[in-house]
Amino acid sequence: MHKWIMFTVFIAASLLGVFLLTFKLPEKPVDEAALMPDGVTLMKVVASNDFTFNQDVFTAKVGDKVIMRLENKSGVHGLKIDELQVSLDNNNKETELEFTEPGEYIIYCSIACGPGHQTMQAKLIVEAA
Ligand SMILES: [Cu+2]
Repeated sequence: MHKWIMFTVFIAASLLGVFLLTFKLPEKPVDEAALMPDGVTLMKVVASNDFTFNQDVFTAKVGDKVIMRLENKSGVHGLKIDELQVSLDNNNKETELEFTEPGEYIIYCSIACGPGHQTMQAKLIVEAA
């Protein structure tokens, strides 16, 4: 009787193994921040269909090197910061920035994405080091 239980468990485990190998193991979430070059931090801006970015305010310090990355979570949006010549969209998702002076900048959506487009904004504040 015991043998049958062992056998069943063994078969179940084997089937699970074959299943996982066939349909591949669930992908681990990638830690994007860990993939940044030394001294560079990731500033991820996530845009959504409710005409918002994931944060109202993004902050950095003078001297910071940052890769700004746009992620369109839903809908199609662009990201612009006029004074810093930043212009991101789905074809050009990231840019590297080095902040040399303090300032406050408006981050805004650059693609007409719907009725809330005009007010789809966030702020980037660069603080003195
Ligand atoms: Cu828009």
